[in-house]
Amino acid sequence: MAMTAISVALRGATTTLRRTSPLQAPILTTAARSFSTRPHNIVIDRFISSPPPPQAYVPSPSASPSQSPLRHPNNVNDRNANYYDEDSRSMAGITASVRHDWTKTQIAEIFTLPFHELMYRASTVHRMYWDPAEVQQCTLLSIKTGGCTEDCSYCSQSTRHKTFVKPTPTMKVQKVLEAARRAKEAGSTRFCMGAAWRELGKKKNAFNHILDMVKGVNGMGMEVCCTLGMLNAEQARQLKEAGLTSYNHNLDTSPEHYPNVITTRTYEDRLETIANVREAGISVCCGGILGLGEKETDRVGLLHVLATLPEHPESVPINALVAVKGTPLGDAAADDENERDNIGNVDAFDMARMIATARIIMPRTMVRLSAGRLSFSDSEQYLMFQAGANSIFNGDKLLTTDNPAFEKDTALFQRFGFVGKPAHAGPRVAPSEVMGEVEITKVNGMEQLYA
Ligand code: SAM
Ligand code: DTB
Ligand code: SF4
Repeated sequence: MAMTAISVALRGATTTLRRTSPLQAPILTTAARSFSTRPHNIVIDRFISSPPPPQAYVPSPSASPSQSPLRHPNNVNDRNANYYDEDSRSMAGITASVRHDWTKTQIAEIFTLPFHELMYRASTVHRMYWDPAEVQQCTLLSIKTGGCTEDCSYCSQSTRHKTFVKPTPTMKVQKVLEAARRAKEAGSTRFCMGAAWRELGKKKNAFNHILDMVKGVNGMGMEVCCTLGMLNAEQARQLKEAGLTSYNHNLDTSPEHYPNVITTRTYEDRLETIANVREAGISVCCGGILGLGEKETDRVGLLHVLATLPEHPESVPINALVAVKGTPLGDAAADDENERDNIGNVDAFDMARMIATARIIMPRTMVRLSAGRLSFSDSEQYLMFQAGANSIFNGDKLLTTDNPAFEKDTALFQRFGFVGKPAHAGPRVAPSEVMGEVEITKVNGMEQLYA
């Protein structure tokens, strides 16, 4: 029943079958003609889509009219069950599919396309899977700031760097929930709590409080995300049970460049936490940072790791380095001589190229334009949305560093005609299916069709 495209030739002409709902039989609505809808008159010769999702997201009456009426859930386990027979989607000469067998060469070929061609492909793929006017607003809160023992050379919160950050104890549950409530009132549909820890480890008390925070934010109907460092399988299971939607754990860069940035844990450690998160049924949020002194091959290398995971992360944040004084990378970025080394030297085209490639190779993923927006003008950010980014962090603070003022983003949304994404709404059902329109290529017994 859930055909998106049925092709039928109608004496050389084409017509459209329109369904009021994917669960109802097709109704012919071509104006001023009365067609018989007897099934034997129409030969359906091509099915190219999946059945209607059993748990399709239906927006609330207050939701924007631009939101697609049918959405896949954004949880990978629920959502992939809806796609079992969908091979690919096509639009305007571009075909996209969800693949896990990308080679680095194939990704590099996309990454190095002429910029205008890359942008055309990415925006087209974006429109096949997402409403391009919909950009999710997320809010970050640092629930435990500073004093971290890791040596991530970009981070303001490491004890190894002398920065402006003063270590502070873990926030109280009530304070965190108040912040989440304010974020929701301001239009956020995802709340992400960060802690400056290497790992959750044996912090039993703090963990119990975090479980309460997760329950509380989940109860507000928002997506809840945490980023607390490394997790074991049992901790991931408990977070899932408390209602965690997603866990953020970035790989930051390619496996080859990683040891130049962080030495106190390995790439494999990160992958293990990601596997624990996935195993627990929590959505994965995993991305990277541009401006760590990486080469373009490292950017392709990071995308290759992400796109060849057994399941693509539901969320890929792309950050531009926020150069923090006192951190090795922040200080290097301030040093003119390092400009040629790509340290902090990230322009809007670099960001757009990274985002566009992520969009094309992981079409069902939310690609998040994350840290570093203060370095980019409105028009530069527009380039990044055109490339397929569909989320930002709002509020004037990220974890410890500054972010554009809330009012500035409100004006940005108005200017671009953006609306917020509702919580838990995943990629849209194939656009032709949403429209209820199918193309017909073959009709039998034409003479019986006209009244
Ligand atoms: N401690 C946890 C961890 O590292 O997984 C969670 C918090 S950590 C601050 C979250 C992520 O923020 C990092 O993985 C990194 O990708 C990003 N990040 C941190 N400092 C940054 C900076 N100065 N510029 C851009 N991104 C940054
Ligand atoms: C991510 O990739 N970016 C966010 C979120 N995940 C946790 C964090 C950005 C942090 C920027 C530096 C700071 O504010 O300390
Ligand atoms: Fe610690 Fe996370 Fe900062 Fe690394 S990025 S120093 S693990 S808070």
